[in-house]
Amino acid sequence: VADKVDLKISGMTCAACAARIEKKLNTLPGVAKATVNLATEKATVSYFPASLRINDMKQAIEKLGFQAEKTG
Ligand code: 9UX
Repeated sequence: VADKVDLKISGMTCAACAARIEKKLNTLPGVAKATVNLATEKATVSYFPASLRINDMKQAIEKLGFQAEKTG
């Protein structure tokens, strides 16, 4: 069963930043679909909790040089 989480992302300064994060999230095993909105600084991720933890998403984002916090 897929779950859904919103992450607040800090440090994005241009549209390519959002695209980079979105691309990375969508490569993670267990992610069904990820979208990143630059204007709202929000990532919305549908994922399978059996395969992936929210912390794994945060770490992937932080590896790219951004900060991520769960918001809902
Ligand atoms: Mo834009 Mo972001 O030139 O990682 S891609 S600042």
